[in-house]
Amino acid sequence: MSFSFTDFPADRDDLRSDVLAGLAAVPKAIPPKYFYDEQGCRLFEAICAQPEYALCRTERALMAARLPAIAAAVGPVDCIVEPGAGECAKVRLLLDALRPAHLVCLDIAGAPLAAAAQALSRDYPELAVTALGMDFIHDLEAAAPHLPAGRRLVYYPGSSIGNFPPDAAADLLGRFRRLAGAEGRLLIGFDLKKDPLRLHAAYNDAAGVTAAFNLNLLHRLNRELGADFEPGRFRHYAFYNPVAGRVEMHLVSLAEQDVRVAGQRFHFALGETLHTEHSYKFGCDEFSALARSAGWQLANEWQHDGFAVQLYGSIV
Ligand code: AVJ
Repeated sequence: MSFSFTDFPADRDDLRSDVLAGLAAVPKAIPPKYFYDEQGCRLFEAICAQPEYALCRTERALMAARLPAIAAAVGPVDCIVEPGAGECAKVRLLLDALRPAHLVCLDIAGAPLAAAAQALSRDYPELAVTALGMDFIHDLEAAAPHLPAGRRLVYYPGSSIGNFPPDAAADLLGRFRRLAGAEGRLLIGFDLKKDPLRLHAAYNDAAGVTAAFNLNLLHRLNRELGADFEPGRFRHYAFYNPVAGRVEMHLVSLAEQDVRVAGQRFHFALGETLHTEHSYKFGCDEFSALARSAGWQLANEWQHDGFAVQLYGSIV
């Protein structure tokens, strides 16, 4: 059994500067990667258990049902790289089917990642597990020295790619391609465009878990930056925008108010938004065109109940 964890704590400083810049912008906005402190990770897992939010369940069902075909299409790999691995739960199916020698998992939430990757490494005694606590959006290239030689598969499930506007998504996919190398492959899951009322419900669950997830961002800023947000004075507001093809999540100020964050004062007008997330939805052809612009050639695709998984190789 081999397990290693490397933390990249320099990323911590980004929270303060990103939040201060985001609160000074018009409209105010905070990058969605900051949802995922320990409480945010727990709330995201709880979202995945809500009846309205089928995304995680649908992807799991698709991967389980099509695993033999997916594994055959991927072919032999020496190393799986998973950015945003979280609980390292999804990759287990692929480990079983592909039996690579190495797994390199990356996540901005370093402590939960280390725990999950170590538990995984106990269950896969033959596997060399490398966990990197890093903000890969910022720091992906720093993972390169930790990758073994050989054929690499970048695994990016869960439709996290939908958090990026198209330009940034293409940029990230291009960086995945450079990390994977010429022989590299990409297996990526994304949520498809569908009935807007289904999308609306998925981000407005009746139990209020998505609202709690969104508002946890304010609690986090209070905890970590000594901010004085009153979360009760902000409304979780999420809707599908069919023109832009994305779900938008906002925290809308219910009052005119001032908030102090890291010693600076920010004014919110009544009804002013703090934008917290875009979650883009795609058509299969739309997505493969985006990936192609980043140098990825579509090899295969699988779909189930409004969700898609696509396999790519490098354009030669
Ligand atoms: C983890 C980015 C795929 O955008 O649907 C869930 C995060 N936000 N509910 C998504 C999320 C609100 C999720 N991703």
